Amino acid sequence: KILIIGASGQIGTELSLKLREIHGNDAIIASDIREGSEELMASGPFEIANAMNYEQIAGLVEKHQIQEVYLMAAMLSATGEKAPMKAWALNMDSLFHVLNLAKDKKIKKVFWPSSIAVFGPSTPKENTPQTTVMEPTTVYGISKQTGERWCSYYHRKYGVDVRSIRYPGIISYKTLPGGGTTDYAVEIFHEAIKQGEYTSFLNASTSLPMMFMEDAIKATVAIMNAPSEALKIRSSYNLAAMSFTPAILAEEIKKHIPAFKISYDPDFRQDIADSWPSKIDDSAAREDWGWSNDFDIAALTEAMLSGVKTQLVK
Ligand code: VAH
Repeated sequence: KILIIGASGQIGTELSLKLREIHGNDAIIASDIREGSEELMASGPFEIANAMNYEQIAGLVEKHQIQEVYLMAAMLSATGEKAPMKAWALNMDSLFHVLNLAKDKKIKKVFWPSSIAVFGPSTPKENTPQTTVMEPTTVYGISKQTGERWCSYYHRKYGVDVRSIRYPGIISYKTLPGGGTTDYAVEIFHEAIKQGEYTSFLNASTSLPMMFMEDAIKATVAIMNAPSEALKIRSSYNLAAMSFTPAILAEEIKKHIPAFKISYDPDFRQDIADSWPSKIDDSAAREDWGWSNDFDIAALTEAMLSGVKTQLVK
């Protein structure tokens, strides 16, 4: 069986639903510190558990005979800056619990998400290489960079089969944004439909790597299904689909909602966004385990506008 920790979160929710489609509802144990969306709660077994509590996580692994764990719980970049020690504790304690369960052979396989937040101002911003200088300026980025080092260590030293992806900004409509810097690209669709206008907290020309949720889930399933020997990288793989600025996204939305208006009022998240790359080189993921994205900005915009509308009528 498979345990999803952080199942109520932005990626966790859709990952749980997708894995239930693939393996059957009862094969997936969703868990989080709080209940998730109606759709998630109705889709199969759910356990309230604290990702920072080893006994609770080990208890779920034992109770449900778990073989694989997807650790999706974390405090993201913007929220993490408001509570640095809490973000560090949640992001790191949860990772050590899962890596140690694997080291002790209590589980066979681990997925752990990293992020483009591992890169910092000194990282090349165009076609950011798989291996490069990384001086992250956020607690979240530091925790992801350190987490990658630990994943690589546990794989090399104890043979732990842990797999990881550096997610770009993920855009989806099934959950509300979760404290990220890229969340303007989620909020904008809700506001475009509800208000016909949106004030972006990043400036017009901030280009960031982005991906539609369906592609992020496809990549997660693909790396976990890849043969172990194909995975040459056991820290975390760069992953990309598209890059755009708030101004470019607004133009795409105007193709569907001509009267849509965007304005700009950058806040503290502008500094975080300025420290990240604008375009990522993900050739290693494409070569090692056949990654390719399906959604570009046009397909993303169509999917988000129709998705948000269906959520509103629920
Ligand atoms: C965030 N959405 O903004 C997350 C992600 C690369 C962005 O890590 O913090």
